[in-house]
Amino acid sequence: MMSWLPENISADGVHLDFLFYAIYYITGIIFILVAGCMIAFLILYRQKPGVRATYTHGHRTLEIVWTVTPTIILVIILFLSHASWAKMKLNPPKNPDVRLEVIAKQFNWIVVYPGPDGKFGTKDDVKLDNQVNIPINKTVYISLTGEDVIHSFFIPHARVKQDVVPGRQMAVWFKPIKTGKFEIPCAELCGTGHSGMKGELIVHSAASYQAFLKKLYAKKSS
Ligand SMILES: [Cu+2]
Repeated sequence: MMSWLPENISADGVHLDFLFYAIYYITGIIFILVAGCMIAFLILYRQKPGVRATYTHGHRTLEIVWTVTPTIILVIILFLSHASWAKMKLNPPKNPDVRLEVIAKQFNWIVVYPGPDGKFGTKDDVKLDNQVNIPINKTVYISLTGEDVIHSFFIPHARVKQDVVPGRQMAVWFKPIKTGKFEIPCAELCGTGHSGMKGELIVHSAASYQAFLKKLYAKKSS
C-alpha cells in the first residue's frame, strides 16, 4: 500500500485516512481501467486497409451501468464522509478536557493557556509563542482568531486544518493518541514570513503535562 499521509495521532483521524485511501484506490483503479481501454481501443480499432469506419449509436445497457455504478459509489462516499465531517468539523465536543486559544498573526501562533482558574481573559492567562502543549488521550478544543490576514492552522499529524479569518471565531478539536512533537505550519500564504510561520505541537503523557503546567504557571506568578 502506498503511504501518502504522515503518521496519524488523532483518535478521529482513522476516519479521514480510511476515506482518503478508499477514494484514492477507487479513482486509481478506474483511471487504470479507462486508460487501459483507451489504449486497447486505439490499437484494436486503428485504421486498416480495406476496412470502412462504421457509425455506432452506443449501447443502452452499458450506458446505464456506467452511469448508475459511479452514482452509487458517490452516494456511499457522500454518507461516509458526512459522518466523518460531522465528527471532525460540525459537532464540537460539549465538555472538552483542555481548552486553548490560538491567535494567528504575521508570522507566528500565539498560544494562550487559561491559567489555574481555567478561564480566558483573566490575569493568570499565559501566552507562549508557537508552542501548543497538550496531554495524551484528552479531548482538546482550540479557539482560533486572527489579527491581520488569513492564516491556516494546520497539524498534519492530527488531521486538523482550519483557515483563520480575521474577525471570525474558528475552532478545531481532536484527541491525541500518541505522545511526541509535531509541526504546526501555516497553510495559507500570508506574507513574506509565511514559510517560517511554524509552531510545535507537544503531546505529553499525563504526568509530563502536569509538570509542564506547574512550571508554566509558576513562572507566571513569580
Ligand atoms: Cu500565516
